[in-house]
Amino acid sequence: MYLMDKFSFVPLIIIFTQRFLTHIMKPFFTCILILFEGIVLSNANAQEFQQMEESIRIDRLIPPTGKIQAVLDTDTYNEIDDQFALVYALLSPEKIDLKAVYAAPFSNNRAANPKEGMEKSYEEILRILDKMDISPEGFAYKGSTSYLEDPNQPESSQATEDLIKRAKEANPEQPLYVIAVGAITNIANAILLEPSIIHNIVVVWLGGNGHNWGNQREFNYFQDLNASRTLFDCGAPVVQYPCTPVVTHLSTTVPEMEANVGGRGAIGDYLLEIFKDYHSNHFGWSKVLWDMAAISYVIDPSWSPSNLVHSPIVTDEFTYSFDDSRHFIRMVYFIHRDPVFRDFFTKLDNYSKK
Ligand SMILES: [Ca+2]
Repeated sequence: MYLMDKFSFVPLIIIFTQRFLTHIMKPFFTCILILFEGIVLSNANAQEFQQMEESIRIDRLIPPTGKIQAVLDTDTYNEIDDQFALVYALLSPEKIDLKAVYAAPFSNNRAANPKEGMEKSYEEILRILDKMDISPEGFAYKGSTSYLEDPNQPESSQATEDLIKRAKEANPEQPLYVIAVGAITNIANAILLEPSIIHNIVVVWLGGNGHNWGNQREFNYFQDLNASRTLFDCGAPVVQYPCTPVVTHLSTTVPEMEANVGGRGAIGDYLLEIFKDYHSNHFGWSKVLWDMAAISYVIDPSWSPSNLVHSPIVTDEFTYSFDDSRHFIRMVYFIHRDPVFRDFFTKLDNYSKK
């Protein structure tokens, strides 16, 4: 009887052990699994971005008032607005000491892949410099041949080498303005290759849509989602020009171009030619010259009212998510198109009379 009572505990022990494993150990192992996955995933996306005091970043994001040093990163041949932006920058030496121009990758109906897009952009930069009698030597550089497929393996190029060199020569009090008007691939590559440059640069990027817009399927943004994410995560001072519904105000027409751009030297005639060639039917037609907006920011920031917002989180679904604990960026929320065009037309006219 004693033995029977003793062994009657065995089933109880088995049941207890099963329940212990089911109800106590299972959550324990689940936690271990989640922790393991977290470590693996975080390592897969691990980029060692440098820290910057928020007060320093906000100070760096105060709109410039004097002359600044800048580089321009442009997917010049993707359509016809980059050409206007490059000319506008070159015609504005009173505010912009333009140190270099980088060819950015793109792919659309004008280029089958990002490498071809970058090469065609480079050729277009040379074409414009030639029409303005400016040497490309030590000034125009080729950029990335592919989009940023793996943030752990950034691509080095002439553009990243020059940007890193110039950023290191700049300093926090006189930062290098990186004006970027294409997919942000070259800039993201440079930041990943040399994270310390965020302390000496301010990135002005025309890309993405408004933060309250329904999607972020905008050309500069969606072509290279990893690069867009790098820009908004890296902590660099960033000024964002959202395309829709902000820069969409910067539109013009063939009659306005014929009156103010045509007949203004070889470069004026070229700009009018590509503007008219962009669309076959000019009746009631207007065209946004997107990229001029980013140039106008460093010429007169009052034309582009802006405020500080938390840097958005780039999702894989081409949307933004928001976290109010994130660092600040400056976001433009409107652009006054008339003073921008008046300034450009005046400069082009004066240039053609020299
Ligand atoms: Ca562009």
